[in-house]
Amino acid sequence: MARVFLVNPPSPEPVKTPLLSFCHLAAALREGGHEVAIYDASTPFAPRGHADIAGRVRAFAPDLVGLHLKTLHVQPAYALAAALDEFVLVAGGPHATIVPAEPLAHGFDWVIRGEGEDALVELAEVVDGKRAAAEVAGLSWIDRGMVRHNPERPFNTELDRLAPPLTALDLFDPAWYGATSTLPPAGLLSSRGCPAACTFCSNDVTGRRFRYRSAASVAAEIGYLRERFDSVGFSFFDDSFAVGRRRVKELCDAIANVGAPVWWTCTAHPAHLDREVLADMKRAGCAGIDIGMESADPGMLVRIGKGVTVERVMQVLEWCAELGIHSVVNLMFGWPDETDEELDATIGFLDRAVDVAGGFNARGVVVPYPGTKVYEQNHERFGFTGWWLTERALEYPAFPTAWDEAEIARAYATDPALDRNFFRHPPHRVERIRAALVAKADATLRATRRRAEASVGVPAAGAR
Ligand code: B12
Ligand code: SF4
Repeated sequence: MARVFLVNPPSPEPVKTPLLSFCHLAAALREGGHEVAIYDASTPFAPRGHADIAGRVRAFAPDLVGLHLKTLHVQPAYALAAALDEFVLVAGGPHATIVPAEPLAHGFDWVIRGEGEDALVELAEVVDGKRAAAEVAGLSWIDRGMVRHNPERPFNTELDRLAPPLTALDLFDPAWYGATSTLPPAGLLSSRGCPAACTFCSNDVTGRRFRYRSAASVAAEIGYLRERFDSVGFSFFDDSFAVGRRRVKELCDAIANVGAPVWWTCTAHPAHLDREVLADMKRAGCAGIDIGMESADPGMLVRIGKGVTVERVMQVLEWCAELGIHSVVNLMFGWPDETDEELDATIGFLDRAVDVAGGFNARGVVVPYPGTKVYEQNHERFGFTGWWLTERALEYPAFPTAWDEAEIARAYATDPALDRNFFRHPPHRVERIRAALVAKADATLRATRRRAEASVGVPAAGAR
């Protein structure tokens, strides 16, 4: 039995609910017979000082300390790792998956690439002396002074066999979130992976291979959320919720039969949405969908591999409006080599869509995450290789916590990636993008006023 302490490092952008990945990891470790503790320093009220965190970790006397790494917040994570250098450290999460040698050069002893449930349990067995490191698929480590990457771990295709994540909620202190009793995570996963191949998407952990849970297992989890937490609203954190018509129908039937109604939001690719699928989703309580569109210029849609047309998105928005589903259209600005005309096509789309869309996403200036095509094809040309280490971390205003005017005005006011100007757009285009962000906020306000009388609340991203 190993003692494992999981830490979500401090980040400027607080997470307001228990980190779903830690629920999964902790549940798997416990099922494997290990002792687990969690500290989420990325929450609004958890103390963030290194001495404080190190003291808590020390008090648990762990055999292994795991840190979650996201690209945007990797600098504070590495600073924390330096303060925890007396412990055996393992890194995991999206950033560690993409650049596994980097944490090894920043004080970590181990890196787990990809999905972590099985790999972390196996690493705990290595620490226990029951298994050799070379046997752990997906593990990167330093072997006799050399970085060694064990073979990839295949994607988990049997998601119903995952340890139930909600069984780990007792490990999160409600006080970190300003609450007095245990909070559920804001979301759950009905699937992992996304078959699309958008050039900007940093979807390396769950990957392109689509895998899904049985409808019965998802419905049981929703039933538990309702009974245990009286929780009737939540999000699906799936990469792409609506993949597979038959799957979606079965899932929606099961959710609709959970008992008293629930309502939920999800992210979906417009190519997977038609009126019938949307009607099934609505019947099962779907209140809102984040729709990935990103650009309204046909040529740009092809260049970024989005696999959808402007007309299709308009059609989906009209179906959503008819069915009473709140649609949020994700649009991004500042693509590499984006011309004024291409940018104007997206700005023009705001006016075209505003009467049917529920709103548009906050922020949206393209950030080249490592591992994406947008990064690989442009970092040398524009001189931003390894920007997450060499430049000050981008500090975003928190996501909107509600769809009201004050929150939209606050959260949509700025995007720090614009001033970073990764793709060296000329000054006049930077100003045009600034105006586009204002236009997006304005269109979202207009859409919000139009639907102000709607009776169902829809959680905004920051409510997570
Ligand atoms: C839900 C979500 C959120 C929610 C999280 C809510 C919550 N309470 O959990 C909210 C809205 C808060 C959020 C915010 C942000 N997010 Co987010 N988010 C997601 C999303 C859609 C799902 C995350 C999830 O639960 N996945 C399912 C689990 C199974 O996967 P996982 O989290 O990666 O965890 C597994 C492995 O990574 C590994 N693992 C994870 N941690 C650790 C730690 C150790 C020690 C080990 C061994 C293994 C390990 O094991 C886990 C289980 O298999 C992902 C997309 C995705 N495909 O993951 C984006 C994603 C993680 N987010 C991303 C980003 C960029 C952000 C923001 C930075 C957005 C921004 N500001 O622009 C913020 C950061 C906020 C913060 N302070 O951390 C990127 C990260 C990219 C990158 N290279 O870092 C992703 C991948 C989206 C994308 N495709 O670009 N996010
Ligand atoms: S559809 Fe979404 S999750 Fe899938 S590759 Fe594109 S951006 Fe990533």
